[in-house]
Amino acid sequence: MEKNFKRTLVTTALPYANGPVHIGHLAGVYVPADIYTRYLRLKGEDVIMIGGSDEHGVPITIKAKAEGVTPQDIVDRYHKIIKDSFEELGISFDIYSRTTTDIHSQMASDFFKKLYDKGEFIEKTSMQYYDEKANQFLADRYIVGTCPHCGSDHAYGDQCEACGTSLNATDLIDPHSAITGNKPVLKETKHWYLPLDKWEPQLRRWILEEHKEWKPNVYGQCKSWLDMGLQPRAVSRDLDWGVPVPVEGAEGKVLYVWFDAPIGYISNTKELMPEKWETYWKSPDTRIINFIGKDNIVFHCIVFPAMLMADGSYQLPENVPANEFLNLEGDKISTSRNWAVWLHEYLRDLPGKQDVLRYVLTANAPETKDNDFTWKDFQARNNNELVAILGNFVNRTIVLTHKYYNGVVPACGDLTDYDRETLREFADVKGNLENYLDHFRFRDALKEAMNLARIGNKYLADTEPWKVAKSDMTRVDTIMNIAMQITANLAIAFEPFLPFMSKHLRNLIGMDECKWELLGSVDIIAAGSMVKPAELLFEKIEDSVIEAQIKKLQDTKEANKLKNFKPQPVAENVAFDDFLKLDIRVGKVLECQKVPKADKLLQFKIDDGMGGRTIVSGIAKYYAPEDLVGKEVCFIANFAPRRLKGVESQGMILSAENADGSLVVIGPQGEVHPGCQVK
Ligand code: B3M
Ligand code: ZN
Repeated sequence: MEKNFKRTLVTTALPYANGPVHIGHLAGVYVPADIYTRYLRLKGEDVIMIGGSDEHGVPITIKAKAEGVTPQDIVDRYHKIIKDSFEELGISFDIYSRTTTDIHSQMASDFFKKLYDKGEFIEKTSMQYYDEKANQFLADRYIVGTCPHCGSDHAYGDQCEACGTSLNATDLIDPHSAITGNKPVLKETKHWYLPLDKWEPQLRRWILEEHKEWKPNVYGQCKSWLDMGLQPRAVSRDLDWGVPVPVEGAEGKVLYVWFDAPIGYISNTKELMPEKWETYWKSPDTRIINFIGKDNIVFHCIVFPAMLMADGSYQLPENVPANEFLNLEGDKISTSRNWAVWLHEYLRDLPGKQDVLRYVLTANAPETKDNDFTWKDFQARNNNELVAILGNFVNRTIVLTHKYYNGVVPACGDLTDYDRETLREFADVKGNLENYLDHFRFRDALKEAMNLARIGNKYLADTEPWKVAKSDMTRVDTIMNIAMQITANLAIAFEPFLPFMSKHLRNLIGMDECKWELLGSVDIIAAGSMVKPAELLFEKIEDSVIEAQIKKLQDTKEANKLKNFKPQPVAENVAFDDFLKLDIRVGKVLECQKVPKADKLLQFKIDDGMGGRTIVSGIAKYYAPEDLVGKEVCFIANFAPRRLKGVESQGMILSAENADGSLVVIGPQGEVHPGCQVK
């Protein structure tokens, strides 16, 4: 049953202010939320979009400690970077605030207090690790030890990053505090728990029965959580960064970050509209939509709704259209490995290309499954779609209007059957777009908008006004009028997706009004109005730009390899006599060439002081043939000869394997006569 909503509240997951945002965040949350909000605004609906930084939680305190600054310094730094970069990308928040404001602390504190007074929490004591030197309880991330599964000695109290297993702090072998290095002791501590099990029947009904229309990935995840059975969940922590737990005897305890963060949606709404915020949160005719990534589903569909149910005065979200993950060049995006395209860097490296990123992330959005971002695809979509289809059609239309009419839009005359057919096709676009946008199918919606540009291109190609102009200018009037109306329609259809292009285009064709209801009409631009000279809406992206970005990622990969370097364990002891069995000599490289049909092999002619020999070595990836000619190398002289790709190799050149896996040839430090032994 379609409900009748009077207003829409769009929330977007609050990014942690311990780093900048990357394309994964954008594709998963902010670009789709912005498209949706802009669409409703164009329709003239009452809609607000809420965002903000999530500034609490343990990772922020760890980062602060590592840098020797305060957590507030960290969040001030990243909040600014995040907020500015969102704004530059055209993410049109009505408010982008943060969770360290007084309004937020008050709201989160009051929220807790109300539930506490209503008796909605369970108080429980448990044993947790305590650092007696630092005088504090240790959050899971502050406890490091040996993983009981893989033996890595750098596992955290909640997870081993080496093998991915999730852990309890008490599972760790030889745990120690990340703050002081001390061995922590177990100590009793009291916390407040929200009994999710109490709300399970209501959650089941609300999601599994009343919201069967949710995206399958979201519905499925909720169902499996509910089927496993819900447990009480702690909503406080022993930490000195966060909103203090507002009850007596709770000194040194703060609200768990996942308790206060979603309340940030509410407090940010209150900051935006001190008088009206409650209408947006508590009135049943408000449609609340939470845009999030898939790792946040349980918090938004189970935990936060249970909090709202426990309060009793709030509306639950109408939909939670969570996306899957976006990968980058085939690998999972990772902040710690710096494997990401960071928004603020993108904006700096590719200035003025906000819409290109918005386009690519939408065309490739991980709506139903994980997807991959590649720079080659980015380039192809820009050059073959934005430039060749959309930009090309608009450009041709404006150029021809100037060529034949000095920029004055001609009047539409009699329509041919073909004109009518084109207009019919184009009349469907509005309905299709709405259907997709209303159901959070932004990829399909974008395709539909692009289809409008294809219709325009085909219309010009088929009607050929440049040929007709030689004989029948009245016919050209009609063709160019229709082309101009299609152009105006593009400015509307693309506004939610490509707001910068839309604004530019409206300016060029003198279109003051951009309303959704005009979409599909053929008299948006009046005959006789002036159009400015053509300017390109998009420009081709050259290979060099893409190569520079790919190189940047390759450099990251290399740097990561070096960072993760661990020397091989030393091999078993051997007897000196065994060492002497190897006859290692110094030789001088006389000639070097590639071995045909073998991309790894180089063939050397070595002066070994005994008449010379040939050695084949697998180092072609690391040396050009001429690099080593004239150099002295060490080689094993008493290996039995063997054939490699048809060449007989009489020994083996010694190399060191570097941290990144590359090979470096070994030679003497001073001049040594060829044939001398290495001992
Ligand atoms: N900060 C998690 C995240 O950035 C968290 C979202 C909060 S939304 C209330 O993935
Ligand atoms: Zn492990």
